[in-house]
Amino acid sequence: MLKACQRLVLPDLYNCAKYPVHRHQYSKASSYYSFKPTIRAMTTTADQPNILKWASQDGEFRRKPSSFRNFISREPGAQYPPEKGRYHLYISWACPWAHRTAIVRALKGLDNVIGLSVVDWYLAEGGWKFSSPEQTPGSTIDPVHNSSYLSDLYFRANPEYEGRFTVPVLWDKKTDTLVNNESAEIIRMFNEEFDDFVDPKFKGLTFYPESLRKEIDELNEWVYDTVNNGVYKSGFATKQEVYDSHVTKLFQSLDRLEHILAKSSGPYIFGDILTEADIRLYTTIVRFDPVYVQHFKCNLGTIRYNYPQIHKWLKHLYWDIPEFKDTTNFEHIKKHYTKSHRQINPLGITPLGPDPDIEPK
Ligand SMILES: N[C@@H](CCC(=O)N[C@@H](CS)C(=O)NCC(=O)O)C(=O)O
Repeated sequence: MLKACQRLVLPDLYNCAKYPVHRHQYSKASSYYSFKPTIRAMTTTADQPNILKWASQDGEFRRKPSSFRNFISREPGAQYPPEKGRYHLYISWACPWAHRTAIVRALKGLDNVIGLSVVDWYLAEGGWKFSSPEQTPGSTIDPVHNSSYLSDLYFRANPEYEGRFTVPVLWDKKTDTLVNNESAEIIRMFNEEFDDFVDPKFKGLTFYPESLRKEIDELNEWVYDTVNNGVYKSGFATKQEVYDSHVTKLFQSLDRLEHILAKSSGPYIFGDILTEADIRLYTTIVRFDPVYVQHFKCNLGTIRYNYPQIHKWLKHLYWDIPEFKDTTNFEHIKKHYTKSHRQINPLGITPLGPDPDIEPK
């Protein structure tokens, strides 16, 4: 049994020049299907290459663009046409980006059309891993390839892959490859491309209506930068001024959202229509008080005590729409951040509060 510190050590994308990657350790030249990572035994310290090292030298966390950007499309002749049972979605209940895709899959009634696997909440040096529900409640194995790690799938799709091994992953079982790993695009595909396979009541249901596209795109842009990603840029900052700057922008954007919701006729951002803007914001806000306030030091305020309009909006989504509650797993969320990010929380102690994770209506 390997110790955690001896597991596969993956390239630090931000320090490739300083620590050249030994490609042969990750390639599967002979046969991937018997891929056995070469172990580079090393202890992981602050200045060693490490999958869990997030910030660059200047103290900034920079999210890398996703690499697999193909589309499932109903257009005739499309490379990836929609089909029932053909595609499989890999997520983490902990991850806000993956959570978006789980919500849209559920809201669009795609449960019987697109399979779902959930990685273990613990993200260690080997990346996301698969565990059985008996080992880790709420997790699943990989029914497609019985992979041990999510990285196995990335290398199966591209033996030369050099990016991070992120969730969500949308997999095509027919061509045995990774179609897309960008949540913003996956939710757009789920939104309409599978309408020929869903129950009639879900046909035409859209979270990106024509009439609101401009407003949704505009809001998504600053919410992505300062809120969805803003919590990570604050929490992963390794310099005081970098943290100060991102946490300030984050709370300015929360103030702006509070104002928008106060003016909305409700219950959603754009009045009575639930859009992807709500879904994309929800996955950050539902994690805010339980995790981001203390773990990412986003503590100029809390949603429950300082943002009444956002709080009301949040509670409506969680308590009144089962697809939001059913896809929100506070145990995976809290344990993942607090026990995986050892550079932030070296002893991995998970705070008990806030209690409750979300307040009753
Ligand atoms: N742009 C991606 C970001 C996904 C992402 O960063 N996922 C995180 C979890 S919250 C991940 O899997 N991180 C693992 C890693 O970077 O090693 C998306 O929105 O789909």
